[in-house]
Amino acid sequence: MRLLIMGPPGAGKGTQAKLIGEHYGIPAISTGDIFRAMKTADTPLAQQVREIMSSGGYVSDEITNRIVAERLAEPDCDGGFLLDGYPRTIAQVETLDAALAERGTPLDVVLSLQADEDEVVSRLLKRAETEGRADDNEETIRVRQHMYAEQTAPLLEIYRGQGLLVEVDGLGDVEEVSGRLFAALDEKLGGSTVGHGELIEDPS
Ligand code: B4P
Repeated sequence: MRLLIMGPPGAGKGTQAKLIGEHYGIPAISTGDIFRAMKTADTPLAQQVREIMSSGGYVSDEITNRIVAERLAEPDCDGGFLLDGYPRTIAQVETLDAALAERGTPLDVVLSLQADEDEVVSRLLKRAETEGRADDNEETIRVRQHMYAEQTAPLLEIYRGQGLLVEVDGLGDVEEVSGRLFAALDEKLGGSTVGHGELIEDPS
């Protein structure tokens, strides 16, 4: 099964991606996590990633696309994957589409997790208190929301046009939201993944 999960910063993508990945036995790949792991190194690239992330901007498409392509080429992605936080720009959508088309392994579903701005900002400010992430301060959170609205939200229409988009309400506690996501996946995929050798079967 090949899935994307999209949504504004703080919508709960990372939280839900782990649960979905575990449930279906596929790797949940977060570009945010990859960049956070990279930025501690003492290299010019790490320095660049550090600066971009702490400002709330996006890492360049060139770097991001290369890193994702390398990750998707790893053997644990052969049976499927869930991408969390990628693609975030039109150029990333085009690169991913081309790579998957070349392999003959198209996406099955794009999940869009919805939450209004007040809720996501309050979640991120709460995380700032508990985890101290450098990009969880009010100014950077505003930039991240703006980047999402301007560059990433329009991508949902592309996936809607391809018939892949499933929109799910991200408000409520973590279990409530994951219940909605699994129900939406069951409804969308019921039987449709037969042929990819996947886990969900048509109950009829
Ligand atoms: P990400 O790591 O993807 O950060 P994010 O968008 O803020 O989402 P995150 O996963 O952290 O939030 P979540 O909703 O899970 O990206 C960070 C940065 O990396 C970007 O700003 C950019 O610079 C760079 N980057 C990443 N991908 C890129 C790409 N493709 N191209 C270019 N640059 C890229 O969780 C938020 C909080 O809410 C958590 O504390 C969680 O515990 C809490 N929460 C979750 N569900 C909840 C619920 N139901 N109720 C209450 N709280 C909840």
